[in-house]
Order: sequence, then C-alpha cells, then structure tokens
Amino acid sequence: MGNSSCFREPWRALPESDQDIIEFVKTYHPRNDNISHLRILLQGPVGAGKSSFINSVESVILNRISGRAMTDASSGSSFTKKLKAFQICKDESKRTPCSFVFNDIMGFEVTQGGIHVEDVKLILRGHVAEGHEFKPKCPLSKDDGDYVSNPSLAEKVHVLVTVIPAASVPLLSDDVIKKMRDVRLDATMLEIPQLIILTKVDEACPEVKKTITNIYKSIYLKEQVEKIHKLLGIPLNCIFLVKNYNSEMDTSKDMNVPLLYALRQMINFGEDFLNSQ
Ligand SMILES: Nc1nc2c(ncn2[C@@H]2O[C@H](COP(=O)(O)OP(=O)(O)OP(=O)(O)O)[C@@H](O)[C@H]2O)c(=O)[nH]1
Ligand SMILES: [Mg+2]
Repeated sequence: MGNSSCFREPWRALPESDQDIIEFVKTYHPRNDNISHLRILLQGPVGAGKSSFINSVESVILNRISGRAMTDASSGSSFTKKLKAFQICKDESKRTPCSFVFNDIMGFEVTQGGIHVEDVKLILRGHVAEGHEFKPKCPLSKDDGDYVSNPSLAEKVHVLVTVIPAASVPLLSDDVIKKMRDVRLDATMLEIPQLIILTKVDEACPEVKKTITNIYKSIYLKEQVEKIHKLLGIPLNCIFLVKNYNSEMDTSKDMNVPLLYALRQMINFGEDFLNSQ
C-alpha cells in the first residue's frame, strides 16, 4: 500500500537479511598484507550523528545497544573534541576486533567554530596523532608534537564518509557546504573514495519514524538525497540513508539493514582504494 509521502515500492532495494552482511563485516580483512585495518573517517556538521553512527555499528555487531563513542543531544558546539579511533570487537569477549576503524572527529560549524578544514586534510594524509585536541582557530602545525611526519598507509584515511542529518540538507549554511566540498575535493585529489550518509531519517519523515522499512520509500528523503548529490557532487549511488540507534532498547533486523547496507559500501570502497595503492 502506498501513501502520499511514500512511493509504493522502494527506490532502492535493501537486502532482505542482516545476517549475511554481519558475516561479511566480521570476516572482512584487507587483501593488502601491510594493512591490518581499513580506516574510515567520519566528517560532517556538529551533531550530525557521527559518533552515534559508530555506536550504531557496534550495536549491530554486538547485537546489543552500545554507547562507547560519547554523543550529545544539546546543540551548539561540537561534543567530540579530539581525534579518536574506534575499533569494533566481533563479540563481547573483546579479543578480536573487526578489520576496520572509525576516526571520529569534531564537527563543522559556521565561520570560526568547529574543526578547521586544514585539520581534516591533515587527517586524510595521516598527519594527526590520535588524541589530538582540535583547536578551531588554529590548525595543527608541522612543529606540533601531535604532527605525524611520515605516516604509513595504515595511518592514512582510506574512505571519507560525510554525515549529514537528512532534514538539515535544505538548511546547510554556505559556509559548512564550502568546508565539506573543500575536504571532498582534497580527498578526490588523493583518490580517496567518498560516501555520504544522511542520518536522523526518523526526524525527517514521519512515515519512517513510524516504520523504518519505509526508509527507501520516502519521497522527501529521496529528494534530500538528490539535493545533497547536487550540492556536494557525490554520485547518487554513494549516498545512503540511515537511522542511528538512539532511543531503541534493543537491536532489530529492520534497523540493522540500512546501517549495514551503508557500512558494506564503505568497506568495499575502502578495499578498492587499498588495492590501488
Ligand atoms: N532521532 C535521531 N537522533 C539521532 C540520530 N543519530 C544521532 N542522533 C542524536 O543526535 C545527537 C547528536 O549525535 P552525535 O552522534 O553526538 O553527533 P556528532 O556528529 O558526533 O556531533 P559532534 O561530535 O558534536 O560533532 C544525539 O543526541 C543523538 O542521539 C538518528 O538517526 N535519529
Ligand atoms: Mg561526535
């Protein structure tokens, strides 16, 4: 049955099951022998759901709600202040991590606030030490102790993911768009593959809030995908919709599938990049 705000059929078919992709994610290992982990950098405006996405992936893999990457509901300045790498363990024993890491960073803000674009460019190249505390007005300089002079391929970013709340797409300031485009062009120059995830799809569309399986049926959400495609120039098939785990008490297949669908593409793109190095 269709309704006014949803297509009858999804405009992109999601996988039926989450289990195959969970298996893929847990067994993934870079083919490049010199690399033990694929590095995925999450960038985007303040409060977009970057840290929440990391928690969501961990929730999917551990099959329980996780809150390791600290998140914050109050808007304003970025809650994440330091460069932090998150590994996700395959199970509760915490002995074996998955072969990918997320780099979580401070969000973009208008004008002088938030992370400096030059710092993001340095992170892409692996020049920023983990734990570095970002200073919005003052990007890392070569003589700072946190500057990594000769980063290895493992320390560089292999996939760039831009995280934006779906309902914010029409409201993005020119300044924040410029910052994200700037990083994107730099990543393109470095041949780093790029994806976008549009988050908070529940807040953006009441039909999706009601039923998460409407995610790729929502007409409004498809329009936001097309808008961000035009704004940032990222191909449509590299733009994904996700709802992070934020209010749920338990994980579920229907919540897992869109998250895993995006994650699988991150891993595939990153793997392609590593194999081209
Ligand atoms: N409804 C809803 N809320 C979300 C979703 N994703 C994140 N949130 C909420 O949005 C708020 C901000 O999320 P964070 O993960 O802290 O955002 P961030 O991008 O890490 O923000 P900074 O570190 O401040 O740059 C938190 O209160 C989350 O619970 C989502 O998909 N749906
Ligand atoms: Mg954060």
